[in-house]
Amino acid sequence: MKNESTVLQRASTIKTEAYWMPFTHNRYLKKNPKSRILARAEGAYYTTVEGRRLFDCLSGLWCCPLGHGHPKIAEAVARQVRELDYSPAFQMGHPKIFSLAERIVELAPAGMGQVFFANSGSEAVDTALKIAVAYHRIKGEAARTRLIGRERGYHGVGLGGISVGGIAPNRKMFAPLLLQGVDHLPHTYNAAEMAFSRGQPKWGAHLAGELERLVAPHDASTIAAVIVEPMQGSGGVIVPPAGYLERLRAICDKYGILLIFDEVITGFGRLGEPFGAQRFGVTPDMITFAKIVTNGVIPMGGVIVKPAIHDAFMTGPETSVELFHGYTYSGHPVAAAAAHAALDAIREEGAFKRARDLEPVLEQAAHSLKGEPGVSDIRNIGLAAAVELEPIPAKPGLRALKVFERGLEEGMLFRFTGDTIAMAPPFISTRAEIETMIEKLRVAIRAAR
Ligand code: PXG
Repeated sequence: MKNESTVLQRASTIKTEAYWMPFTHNRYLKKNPKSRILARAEGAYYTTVEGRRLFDCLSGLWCCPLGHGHPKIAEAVARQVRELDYSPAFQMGHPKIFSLAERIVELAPAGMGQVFFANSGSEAVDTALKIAVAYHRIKGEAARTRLIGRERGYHGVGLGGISVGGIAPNRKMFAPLLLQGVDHLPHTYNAAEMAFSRGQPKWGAHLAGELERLVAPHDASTIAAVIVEPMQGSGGVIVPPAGYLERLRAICDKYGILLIFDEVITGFGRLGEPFGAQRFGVTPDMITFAKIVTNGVIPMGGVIVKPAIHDAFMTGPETSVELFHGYTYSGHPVAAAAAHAALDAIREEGAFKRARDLEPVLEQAAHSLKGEPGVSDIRNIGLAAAVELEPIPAKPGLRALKVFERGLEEGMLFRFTGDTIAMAPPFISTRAEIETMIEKLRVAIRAAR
């Protein structure tokens, strides 16, 4: 194919110097970049510039579960660019963003009312934190400024997000920029109590009680919000212990603290329900989302809030701006069109049910890796799983890197961080593809010693 050879030819001349890659070992990758450069994607597969096909084991970065090159999303985006390519976000609107907000509220757990749009998970998180603090101030509780996150939490890379986040390398270089007045709940992972759990571990609900201990020395009247991922994704698929989120909710209610669920990964079906909130039966006061809302095709993020939060801002003169916050691209029409098409596809293709139906397939297959060399834990929920590997002595991260590289040779694009391999296959995967993914992981794990 002419097309194919042009792509491959271009690959041989790619100059890598100028692009500083995010969250990447730039020097190592650039020594041998070709196996890492993707030329095209279709359905559940990428093709590298070398022509190698790779199964998309993490749905992009958790964002493309409906498959790549979805014809209806592609068509909607193309049409929107011609019809209305941009609309000023401030003081103006366009039809698709109003209807999208309505659709998102309908999908959200009962009791949510409005959506504020951003362009990424990081922006969504910083937006939610700002809304929380401003809300209390408007309500006459200006002392409620403290924020509580959780160890191992990932809330993006904005200054608010890394402050409430709990992943040390993402924070330590930037210490002077971190917000003041932030505490962290303990994470809920305990290998001795829960290694090789399927779904929610039974141990650990009591850890939510630590919130009381964080509140006590400061007094509840100083705490604005608690933010947690219902399932910690980047932290390594850490599944909430049964009863844990319920207890967090109860403590927040007791003290008038807002509960924010960061659903950037869990939103729009990863756990087989529209949101983690529904999967776990716990309704927060705000939900942040991004990623799957557009199937990753166009950046979009946002915050869903309860009407009581929104309404608190709707005071003062009608001609004044109520919230001094927003982005040039908040509610971008092309993103809105992509989101509508993605939500249509989710409905038409029964995507949430597919994720639910595939959950036991992934669970069964993933846990069959127990006993393979160096496998210290396997965790799963919804269409997400993680395999934790024992680090090679004195070389943390090397074992997972070897698994990743062998995975590429085996036609699998795995995601590794530290010594954890995370998987979140597309909802459109077949049972056989998920089983093959795990068998290839077995091969890679056996080879990575
Ligand atoms: N909150 C959560 C819970 C996330 O998982 C963000 C916020 C930030 O989103 P943006 O769009 O600003 O990146 C995220 C992002 C991984 C991985 O491999 C996870 C994310 C991003 C990239 C890789 O686990 N999550």
